[in-house]
Amino acid sequence: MKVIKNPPVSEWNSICKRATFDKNNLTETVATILEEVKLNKDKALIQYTALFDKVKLSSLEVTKEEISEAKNLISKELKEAIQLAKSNIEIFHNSQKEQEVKVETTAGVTCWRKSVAIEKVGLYIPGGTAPLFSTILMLGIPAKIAGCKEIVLCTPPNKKGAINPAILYTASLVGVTKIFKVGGAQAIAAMGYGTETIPNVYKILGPGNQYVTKAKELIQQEGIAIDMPAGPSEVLVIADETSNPKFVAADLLSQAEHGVDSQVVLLTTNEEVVASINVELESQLNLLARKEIALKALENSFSVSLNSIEECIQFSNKYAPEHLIIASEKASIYIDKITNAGSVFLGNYSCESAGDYASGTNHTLPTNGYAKNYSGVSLDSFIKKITFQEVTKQGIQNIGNAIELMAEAEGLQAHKNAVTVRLNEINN
Ligand code: HSO
Ligand code: ZN
Repeated sequence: MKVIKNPPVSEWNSICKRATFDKNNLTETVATILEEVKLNKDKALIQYTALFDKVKLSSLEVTKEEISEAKNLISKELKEAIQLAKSNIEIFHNSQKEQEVKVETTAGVTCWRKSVAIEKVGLYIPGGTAPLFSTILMLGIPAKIAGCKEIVLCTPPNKKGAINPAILYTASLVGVTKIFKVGGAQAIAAMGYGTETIPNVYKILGPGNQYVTKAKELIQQEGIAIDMPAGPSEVLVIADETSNPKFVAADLLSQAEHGVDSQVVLLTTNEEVVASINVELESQLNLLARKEIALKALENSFSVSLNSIEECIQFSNKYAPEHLIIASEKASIYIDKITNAGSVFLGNYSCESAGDYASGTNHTLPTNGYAKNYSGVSLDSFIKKITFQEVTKQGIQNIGNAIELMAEAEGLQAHKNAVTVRLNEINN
């Protein structure tokens, strides 16, 4: 990890900039895939799966038999662990339901807002080196609580045309309606446009590589909602003299092992702490199965020493990390100073892994500085809010004149008339 000592505030913005890994022609390549799937539907999906996933599928949908087989391949212990995580995620996301409040803004004018589920949603679960079945909990549980009627899931098959049993097990556990063996940009296209077998959806959520992310960005321009723009995952840890170097190193590595492009950042006020964390990083790194990946990620990473925890928080607010860990016994006193972060972990025992799997919070979070203006996935991601109003005779008498005056001032006579005809009738 690169070490930066007391950088002046004028340099913070450039230190906080994420590296870009955009491939040439990414947009063109993805746009072609979208077009192909739009035109040739299932046929295009089968062809792309043969090309990218190296398997010739005869059908795209996962069968009931495949799901029940998967159930037998999961150990009792893992099933119990998934159940514990599911229960906590349910409790937390259930608590996000909003009470419907009716307000009378003026006598006779009542307004309220009702949450209604997005009817059809599509979840994308990447393949790759780690089967992220925990992401199915994070997306499927709030979708179900919201009341989404159709929950479609796409994930790429392996070379044998199979899907990881933990993915199938978790998907069926949370009540995903249909699972398809399709990955990459072609999966996003399929859920966006619909094909003979894959239903189109109104919103697509879930992580993915550059192709998936670009496909989501392009499909959004065609009226399909997405969860958020995504980039490589990241963690920022603030450590002081009360933090435990062994814990901090483990947390940094837990994020670094995600991918070579992951970024981990360490902010501290104490040079000795950095030295001990570095010793720990080295020894823990050597024991990791994904050592090579974590090592590469650490090469894109850095530590910054600053003068105070307050200054660390200010820096973190500029960086806007996906995950912020305040590894300090005094963590809770800084809560109100945090303005930009996806999810925050307070104190020495709140590891990011807790939020990644089982504490109850969602792990689908804004990366790449988007924590400045986006929230992570929550119950809200699966609903839209419809406003209602009921204006009585008394109500229109109370606000009608104001509407007439405003409409006239905007030069919109028909708007004014909609009120005038009513007032005239009431007055006759
Ligand atoms: N840390 C990831 C989520 C995850 N971790 C899934 C383990 N499994 C989001 O940045
Ligand atoms: Zn993780």
